[in-house]
Amino acid sequence: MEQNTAPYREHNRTSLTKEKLKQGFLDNLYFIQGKFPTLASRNDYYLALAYTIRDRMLHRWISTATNYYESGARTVCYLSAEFLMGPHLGNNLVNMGIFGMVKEVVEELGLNFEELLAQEEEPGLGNGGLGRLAACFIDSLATLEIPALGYGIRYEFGIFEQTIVDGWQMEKTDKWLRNGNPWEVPRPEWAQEVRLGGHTEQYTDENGRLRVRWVPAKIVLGIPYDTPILGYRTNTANTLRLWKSEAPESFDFEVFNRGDYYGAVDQKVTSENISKVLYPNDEQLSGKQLRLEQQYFFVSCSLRDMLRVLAIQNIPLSRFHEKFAVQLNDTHPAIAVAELMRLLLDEYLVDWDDAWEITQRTFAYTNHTLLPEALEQWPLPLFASVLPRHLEIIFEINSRFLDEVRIKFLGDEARLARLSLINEGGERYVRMAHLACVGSHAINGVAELHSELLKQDVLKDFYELWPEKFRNKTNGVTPRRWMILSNPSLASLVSDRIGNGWVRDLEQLRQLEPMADDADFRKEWWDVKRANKVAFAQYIFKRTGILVDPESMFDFQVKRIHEYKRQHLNVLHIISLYRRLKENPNLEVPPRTFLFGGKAAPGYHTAKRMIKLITSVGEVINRDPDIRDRIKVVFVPNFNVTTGQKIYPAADLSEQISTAGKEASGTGNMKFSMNGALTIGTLDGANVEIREEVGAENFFLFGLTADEVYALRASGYHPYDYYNTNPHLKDVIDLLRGGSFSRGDADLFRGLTDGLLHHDPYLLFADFQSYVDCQEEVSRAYLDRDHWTRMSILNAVRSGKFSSDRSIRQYCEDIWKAEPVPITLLGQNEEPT
Ligand code: C3B
Repeated sequence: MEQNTAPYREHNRTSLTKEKLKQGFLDNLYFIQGKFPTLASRNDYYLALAYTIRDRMLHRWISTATNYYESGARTVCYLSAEFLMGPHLGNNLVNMGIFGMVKEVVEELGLNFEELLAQEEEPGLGNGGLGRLAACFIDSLATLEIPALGYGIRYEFGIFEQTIVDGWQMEKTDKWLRNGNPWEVPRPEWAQEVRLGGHTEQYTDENGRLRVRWVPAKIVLGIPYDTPILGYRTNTANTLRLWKSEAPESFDFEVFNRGDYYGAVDQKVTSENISKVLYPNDEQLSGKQLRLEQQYFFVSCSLRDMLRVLAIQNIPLSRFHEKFAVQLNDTHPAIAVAELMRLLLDEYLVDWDDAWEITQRTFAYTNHTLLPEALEQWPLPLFASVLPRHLEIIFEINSRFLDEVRIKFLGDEARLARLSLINEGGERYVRMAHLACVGSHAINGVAELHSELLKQDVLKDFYELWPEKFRNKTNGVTPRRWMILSNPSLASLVSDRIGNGWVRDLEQLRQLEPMADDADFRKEWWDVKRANKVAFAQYIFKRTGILVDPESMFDFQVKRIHEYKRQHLNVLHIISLYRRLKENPNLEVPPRTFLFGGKAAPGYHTAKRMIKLITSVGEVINRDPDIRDRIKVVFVPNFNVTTGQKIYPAADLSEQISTAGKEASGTGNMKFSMNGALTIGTLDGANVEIREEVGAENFFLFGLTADEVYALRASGYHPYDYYNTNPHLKDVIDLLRGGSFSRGDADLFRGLTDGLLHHDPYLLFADFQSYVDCQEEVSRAYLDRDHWTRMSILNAVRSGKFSSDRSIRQYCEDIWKAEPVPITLLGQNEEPT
């Protein structure tokens, strides 16, 4: 059917004039919410506004889909178990370039714009850095006009909401969908069937060939829910496609459960369980059957969806890898390697060699961690019970792979065992990272140091086998959300001086370097920071009842709570400073507010105790009259994208203090630096590159290097010796052990202190003195406001490298071979009616 699309352009629902926006808003309140202003709630208004904006995105979305369909261009498919998107409304307004106008429209209607923005529940479908990276990447893909789809899971419950009760973390389920989600469109017509469990059988096909059939124990349906992802000031609107699991009614109700109504309902419940909840573990494997089912579920749906697109575009199957570049975001989707093989072999009857070539040319794998406990492995019996056919295929991949290794490394049996897809030491496991490496044509780390350490350590044997597969793609973050939306005053200060080309080309910020020497500019810069701090101080007071002084240095450590990230090292310094201030009230240090934020995995008891440590130390210090507010310690509850947007702009100092060699990259470090915070950090992850960019003189460096960490461990590390020989460290630990921060309860932190004294796997004691000395340097630097502001400006304007646009350009050139497809809006050549 031919359709004239011109009428949609000036329609109430699409036009961008203020009058039409107002009319559209009131129409949506009436026709979608079924409300009129006297009865409407804040949520009704938010939804009406969201629908009004979505209406204006649809033309781009539909035009983009049509353009892609016609161009047949190569499409990037980003497979990720997590997408930590954050609220959509503000970001969509920024990317469409209508933030200011819509604010005016809302205010002219007598409503509070900020309140409506705050009404949106953030889709917290991720744990931390890995999920947020996926969100930044799909923003950049759309901005760079690259045909791309994000594929993941539409969890009904995202990352839990954290509250602090008596200083401890409590978890509440995240009911983000309870008030409706205006941004998504369900596409039940593109549902996919996913099989699970059962067994396999051999049969002979009509040509007399032996084939395998998988007889599953159950089938679940995957329903895609699509969300448009706008590029910044482009016509591109790409798609985030998240799968929800449902029971296929005909299957359960008629065939298998005839007469057993309750049993059938039970089936329905278990089917829906698959996409029910995000596992809240960050860098720790859980080994649960449901998690493997989640991974397979979304991967299978996504690959079948690609095959559907291939068919409607009439592209032969042999060109699958030319049409799609599929990125595996960590090992969570690594089962895709076996699933694409299975689809090609069993369902499309492709030969092994051809199927394997297509598979390897399709996939690329990003590794995000060096922590051994985060490398996914599945026990063989569990794997076999969920994915019996995939296990057979993995054995076959492995046997062919090991043959290749044998030829290259004759007689090296130990190497074969190390490389095998199956871990045979004791209980047998499938090693997902190995599956990802073998099935991909490219393997990358997420910062230069991390990529080097992968080659030297975690993936050394693969590097020796296939050095050409390895590369680095340093992470980045989107300046749209993390500067324009979060820090509008800083963004407009910058744009006033250099225009707004920097938003798409962040290196342009360097044009501002000379301004660091301009006293007027420095004053404006300081005032922006100061205003952001005042706003954040009000926020803290509302959330925690703690009053903090915006004149004090705002020193932040926000990230997941983890021993390797060393929030407790930060606490050791706070205690040592507190002690010195008590002893010498005339100590010349600037007032400081130490702020922490981050969630602990609910089952990670040490991390939960680290939160209790922070809040307990805060309780004592914040109340101590001797300190007279010179230091404050605050735990900001429920750190997420929304609170992050308030935090980064208000920060003076960014704590990036992981043990060298442990943090793959970090991305919060980049957000802080972009917003003018100085970093105190180790030579770990992307800190190394941040320091290179901003200049060593504008970065507070401390601690052992990764090489020194290895050497120290190898020579035998004895934390107790540091305690014995460093009286400051001893005092700090003794205060903790004596119950000074636990109302006399000497047991509360005994596990933590004993762990440090006798094991200290993350080398806090080895880095303690260097950290404390470096913090003194920070304090001295802050006393010189001019100098500090100069450094702050240079940090921000030299952070161009850390735009996710740069990361995505490199992935496109080097791994995906994907080109931009600029979008022509439908009806652009037609006359508006
Ligand atoms: C994180 C790493 O811990 C960060 O260093 C890194 O910046 C991000 O990924 C993005 O690359 N990570 C995570 O959040 N969850 C994991 N399971 C593994 C790594």
